[in-house]
Amino acid sequence: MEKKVIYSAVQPSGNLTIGNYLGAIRNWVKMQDEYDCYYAVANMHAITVKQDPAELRRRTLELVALYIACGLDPEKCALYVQSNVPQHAELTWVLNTIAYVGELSRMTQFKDKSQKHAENINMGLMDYPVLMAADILLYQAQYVPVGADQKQHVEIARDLAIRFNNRFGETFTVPEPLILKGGAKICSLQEPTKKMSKSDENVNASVYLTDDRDAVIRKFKRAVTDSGNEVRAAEDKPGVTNLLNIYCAFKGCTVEEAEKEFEGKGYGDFKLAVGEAVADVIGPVQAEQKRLLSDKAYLAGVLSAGAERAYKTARRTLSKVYRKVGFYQGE
Ligand code: AQP
Repeated sequence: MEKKVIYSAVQPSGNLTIGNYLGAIRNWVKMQDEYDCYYAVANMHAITVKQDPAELRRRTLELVALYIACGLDPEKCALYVQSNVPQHAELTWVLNTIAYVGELSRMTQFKDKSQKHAENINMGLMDYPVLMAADILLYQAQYVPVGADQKQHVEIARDLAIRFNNRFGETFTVPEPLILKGGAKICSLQEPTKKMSKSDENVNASVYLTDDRDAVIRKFKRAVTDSGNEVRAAEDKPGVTNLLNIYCAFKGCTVEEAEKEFEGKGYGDFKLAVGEAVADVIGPVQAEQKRLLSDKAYLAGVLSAGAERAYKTARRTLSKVYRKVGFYQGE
């Protein structure tokens, strides 16, 4: 039986956080045996906000090394850089003609980023979900493993697939978001009702995958908790609930088990344990990433093989799309 297809990506737009790891990459690793997986470095998405070109290039390679260090196997899945497969841009153009300005301007991320980057509200920022739809639909992906913040964008991809299929005949698989419990929304350590974000100006709010052990433990020590002293998940305890989610995701235990473990202990002991649990996992990932980055030829080989694999599938879909919309492709 043919394997079902998975597509996902992360932008090389800053230092990745444990939110990116728990919401996305960690879940990708679990899926690589069972599914036909395409995992990209979304550099075309990244330039929707200003990037330093040299830094973007460096972060692109760092992100691929991180993917592999986290456990993605380039033999099993296609690891590639989005801009190396031209069909992403080409399909975006076609999908743009069936995407409505109204629906795109209502997207939460567009509204948030327009506020955050008021000096640079460019067309690409608004078109971000259409490019993301093209990413997914090119591979006929059934599932898109993402954090909860990306659910709205996967829904637009579904809408565009259905709209295109209705207008031009069956062409695209209609994808579904795959939002796994536990790490779906990791929140800021300083404002625990807000998503932990790569671009938070307060460096104590986010734990980066590049943070060393001391920094990780220090950040958790400073994490905002709630009144009281009980380690218990509750709606009125967003700080402790977030820390419990992080602890459980890194330790592989349930919230009930963790609550029991910290019964009678104070926030200080608990925060230290969370920091240690995170540092124990990300330490070896950092060491492996560093080792991989010292072998640029290996990484270049992985990316060229990944792009070739992605290109073959993407070309097939795009050719079908061009036929359906009536683009002349030769006799
Ligand atoms: N806090 C989070 N909790 C769970 N999942 C998260 N993701 C991001 N933050 C969390 C998931 O990580 C994947 C890749 O994200 P991205 O690179 O597309 O975007 P981003 O990390 O949200 O970063 P941006 O767009 O640069 O903006 P900032 O950092 O300013 O918000 C996605 O699957 C996402 O759900």
